Amino acid sequence: MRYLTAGETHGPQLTAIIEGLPSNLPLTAEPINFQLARRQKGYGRGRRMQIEKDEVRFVGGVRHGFTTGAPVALVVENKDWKNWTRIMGAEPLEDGDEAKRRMHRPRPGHADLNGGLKYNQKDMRNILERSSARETTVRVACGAVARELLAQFGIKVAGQVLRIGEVEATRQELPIDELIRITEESPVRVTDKEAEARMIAAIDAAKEDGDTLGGIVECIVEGCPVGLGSHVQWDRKLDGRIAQAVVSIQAFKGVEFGIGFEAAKLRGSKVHDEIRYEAGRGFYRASNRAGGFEGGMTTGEPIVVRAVMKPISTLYKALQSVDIDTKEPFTAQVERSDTCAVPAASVILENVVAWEVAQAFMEKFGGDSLEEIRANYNNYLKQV
Ligand code: EPS
Repeated sequence: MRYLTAGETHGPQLTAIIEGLPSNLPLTAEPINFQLARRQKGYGRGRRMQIEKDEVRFVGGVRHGFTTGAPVALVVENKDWKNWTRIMGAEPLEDGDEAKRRMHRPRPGHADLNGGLKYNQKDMRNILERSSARETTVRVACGAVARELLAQFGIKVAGQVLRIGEVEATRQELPIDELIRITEESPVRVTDKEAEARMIAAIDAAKEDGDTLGGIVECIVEGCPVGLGSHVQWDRKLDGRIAQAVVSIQAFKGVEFGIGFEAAKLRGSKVHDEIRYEAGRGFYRASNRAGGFEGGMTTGEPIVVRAVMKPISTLYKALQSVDIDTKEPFTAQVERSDTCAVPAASVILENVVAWEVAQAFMEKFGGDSLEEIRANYNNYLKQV
């Protein structure tokens, strides 16, 4: 199973094509729109989110509420397009007409300069429009489709924010449904009310200063069978694939599983999870410091992935840059942006991880229809 996305942040729409979904999977816009709405929320977002109301439209592969096995094509319109049609239109410019809103003072931390040099663009808008995190809209839509497949097999996904700037939330071990319920009610997607208030104050303070804030987000996937991914080849290790997918999210800089980087400080006896067996339950681990993976394969314990998002690089109080026309020092161009998108990033993380798990699930259980996958899955459960 794979997907590709296309589209610019101020273009007419974002598009994705998903290849390899089985037939007979119940699929409607509702659960996808639910994930899209979650991604739009969160304290610290800028004005753009007041313009958009992201909704998916299936334009291939879905009929009467079920997938057909054909590629699923989906689009999400940019409502802001009506303000950008002349600037972002596909038609050639009239003679003597100049492209408006040309970007020529690259923002440090963005793709602007590297992309402009690499693609030989004098207008770095051609880079920023595509590198924008707006693209995560359709990545979330693809992840939301993947979640529908996972839900058929009782696999649940949750996310939470653990840090915004200097404010750290206390991490609580909660049943996954409770984690989902509590974070959903928080404007910064935390379970720790006291940290929530301090995070909101930190975002307000950064906004006041024309600055931005990053943070740490976590995703938990519960209900995976043992053995998704494989130890036999580097590119089949599911933790490795998740790491790649996570660091590919705009502004994400690092990833860890389970106790993660803490493992460097501890002795092996405090890192590895002892193996137990119980009739009826089968094999399980006494703890889950590994975060659900050993040998690139799921252990059957929850997957626990944490990731770090850097502060957004568009600063209202801009950093020093160089004008690419004159080569003179200049402050970077200011584009509209968010002060903090960490709560939204936790939703993106959930959906990106869900996609990788669903892809590994499809590789393991194969099948062209949901019924065929279910038979393979049930057979495998008997084996393990
Ligand atoms: C973004 C800049 C802002 C954000 C955008 C990501 O867009 P605009 O320049 O239109 O205000 O709002 O995020 C989204 C549009 C979104 O859907 O998350 C950027 O430069 O990455």
